[in-house]
Amino acid sequence: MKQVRSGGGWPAIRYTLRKAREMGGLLSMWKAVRSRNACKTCALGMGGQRGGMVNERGHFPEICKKSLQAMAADMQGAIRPEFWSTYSIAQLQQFTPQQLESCGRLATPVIHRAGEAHYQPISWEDVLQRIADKLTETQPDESFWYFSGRSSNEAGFLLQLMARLYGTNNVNNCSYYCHQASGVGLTSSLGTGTATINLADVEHADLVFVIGGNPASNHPRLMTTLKTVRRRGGQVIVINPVRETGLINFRVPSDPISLLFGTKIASYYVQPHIGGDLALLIGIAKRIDELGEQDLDFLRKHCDGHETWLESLRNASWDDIVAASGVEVAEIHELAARYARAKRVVFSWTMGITHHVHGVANVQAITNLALMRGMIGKPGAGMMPIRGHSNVQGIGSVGVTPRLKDAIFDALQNEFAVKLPTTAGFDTMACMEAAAANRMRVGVCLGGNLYGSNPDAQFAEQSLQQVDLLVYLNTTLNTGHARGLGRETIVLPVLARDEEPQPTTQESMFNFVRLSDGGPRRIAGPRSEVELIADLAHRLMGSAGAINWQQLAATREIRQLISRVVPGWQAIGEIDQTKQEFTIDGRVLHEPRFPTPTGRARMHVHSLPALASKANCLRLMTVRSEGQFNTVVYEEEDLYRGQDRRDVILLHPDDLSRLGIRPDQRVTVQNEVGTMRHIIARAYADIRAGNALMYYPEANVLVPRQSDPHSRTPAFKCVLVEIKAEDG
Ligand SMILES: Nc1nc2c(c(=O)[nH]1)N[C@H]1C(S)=C(S)[C@@H](COP(=O)(O)OP(=O)(O)OC[C@H]3O[C@@H](n4cnc5c(=O)[nH]c(N)nc54)[C@H](O)[C@@H]3O)O[C@H]1N2
Ligand SMILES: Nc1nc2c(c(=O)[nH]1)N[C@H]1C(S)=C(S)[C@@H](COP(=O)(O)OP(=O)(O)OC[C@H]3O[C@@H](n4cnc5c(=O)[nH]c(N)nc54)[C@H](O)[C@@H]3O)O[C@H]1N2
Ligand SMILES: [Mo]
Repeated sequence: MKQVRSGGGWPAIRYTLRKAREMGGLLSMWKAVRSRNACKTCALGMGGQRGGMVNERGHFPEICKKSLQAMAADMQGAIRPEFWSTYSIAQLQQFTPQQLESCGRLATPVIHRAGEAHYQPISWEDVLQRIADKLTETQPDESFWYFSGRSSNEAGFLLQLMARLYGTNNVNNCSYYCHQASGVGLTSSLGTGTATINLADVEHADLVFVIGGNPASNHPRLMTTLKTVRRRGGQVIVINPVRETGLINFRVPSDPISLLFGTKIASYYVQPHIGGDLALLIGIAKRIDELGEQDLDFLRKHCDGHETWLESLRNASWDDIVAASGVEVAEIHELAARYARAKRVVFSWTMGITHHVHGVANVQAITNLALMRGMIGKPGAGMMPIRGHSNVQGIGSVGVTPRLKDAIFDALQNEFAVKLPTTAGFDTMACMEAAAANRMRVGVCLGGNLYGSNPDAQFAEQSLQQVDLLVYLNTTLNTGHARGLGRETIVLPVLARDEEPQPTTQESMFNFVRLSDGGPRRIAGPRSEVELIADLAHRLMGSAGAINWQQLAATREIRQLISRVVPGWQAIGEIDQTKQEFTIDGRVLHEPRFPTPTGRARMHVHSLPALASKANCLRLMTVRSEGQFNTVVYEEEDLYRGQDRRDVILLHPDDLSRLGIRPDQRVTVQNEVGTMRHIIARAYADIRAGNALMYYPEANVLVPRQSDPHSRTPAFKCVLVEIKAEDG
């Protein structure tokens, strides 16, 4: 398949028209995407009260292929009752993620017991009572509660509250497989774990770093912003082992000039080795110091630990930096020179930074580099972790973490005159490991695909099998429903955000809280997440306890509660009357006063990690294609990388010849975790030699459970594999 030469453009527009047909014509698509609901896909945030396709600065139209895919999936018809007796678990296991997704919307609760061939429909009454009974006989700490990032703040808040009053802190979200390293790294440096800027700041920057991410494919609307930066004469520097087509040239569909001629995105593109970023960032900082371009005044006034840090830069040798990053000194000098010339710099990053055993160190190193030139704490400059799911940041803010922030913990105890559990709750991987050790009796998953998103797929399957009862709240079928089975598995169908009977809220990666109106249900059967959780909590804990759960079935009541207990969220208490969407207090830093105990930022010293290596192995990254959203694969092809199928491994032509493999030859890819046979080795000149690329989630068979000790994020982007040619 031919690789396109720019991202976006006409293929995106043609795709829109095709999807429109699936959604029952342009008019019904238009109505769906223009409804007053926050966009469902990435955390860039669109929609809300200003109507769909509008961004935080009021810019319209803002739409991408991903939002259409998500919308089209939700607009499918219901899975018919006979589906469950027609298709056995064994058959469902043979379905591709795309086939599972296109079976239709989940419409009735179903139950499966180990050993049985089929899921069976079950009534809401029976199923909820069954879950409540099982929870009652279970030790709370033998249960875990996993949340994906698409549910509302209200649903997230309510379910974590229920889990804690039930008695456990084993509450976590998909962030532990995603941006946790950003939250931990930023908090350790700045005292706040989210972006320090708003959307306007990015547009006013004169330099934006895009590190370890592929926003052309995964956050397409960020490209409009990067286009604006370039048009104003600003620069974009990309740091990525892969030359990603859409980061070189992108045709913004809503901009006629860009659509026709394309917009050059990267002003400078550097390709380190996988895992080479920390050394590279240290190298850039070392050069800035050599040039005397650091802002010493800022460092003295606002940063603790800067002297030791500068000392460590001076002690680092250029040879080590080059060896550990894979980037030549001349290139590092060029990067530093460009940084030194810029006045307002935004640093953005994604999974190429967090999915490493030194993910937190990576994030701290980016922060050090920014602080060094006073680039945090003023307009037009700062930190921008580009988040994944559309409300992953929100559910984290409102308490879906093992440990509640002290302020939330105290406020909740006061509010309800209760004692909350104080045990150390488990993160996601710890829950999976406890399950593997047969120490988890019940698991409840609000959205997502815990099985599919896990490293070491075989381990994930086996560990979930040890759980007595797994409960999944989902909108559509995914591989977790086929392979992530407990002794008993229950799937509960829920309504999507734009079908909620009551308003809900979501938080964007710019700390902006949006109000979604909800809307009419599309199919009979699914229940609202919030109402379902309130019902279950009431069955489990009754009305005798401190909380009137039935009252909390009203999302407005939950917002009142959030406004009283979550710091910075007071404004959510009035949002029902005012419809005023808002930026959370204390997050955007336009002054160099940091929310740390001292009010100063903290700089962290790192040693240079050697590049991961092992005899006869390549470093493998596992990434998304343009045609998927996480574990949901919509299309087999990857337009931007010119691939017509997913069972491929992309290798630099030099590596192919070194390994004696012909392009398109079948190979076995293996390591101590797993083996994938009959994979097609493709020549791919855009990847830095020595590194390889495969698609997630399939490649999770090969990903070890090794994770960053500080954030517990697995190293999905750095897997050592051996590649062997198969005969023929
Ligand atoms: N279309 C689409 N959009 C999505 C998603 C989706 O699946 N599909 N998922 C959403 C979610 S939850 C998330 S978290 C985001 C993910 O957004 P991204 O982080 O952009 O997604 P990945 O495909 O994981 O790609 C990571 C990028 O990191 C690069 N990379 C790999 N290893 C390294 C490294 O060691 N160093 C550097 N510098 N770069 C490296 C890869 O070449 C690739 O370009 O997207 C969100 N948006
Ligand atoms: N090898 C490898 N593994 C990875 C990654 C990688 O890059 N490489 N990336 C990691 C990352 S960044 C992430 S975020 C995780 C993703 O992990 P998850 O968030 O757990 O997985 P998703 O695939 O996004 O979940 C998709 C499911 O969400 C359900 N859903 C959609 N909308 C709603 C809704 O409104 N409510 C409810 N209740 N359910 C809904 C649908 O049923 C759908 O099947 O995977 C991680 N795993
Ligand atoms: Mo993510």
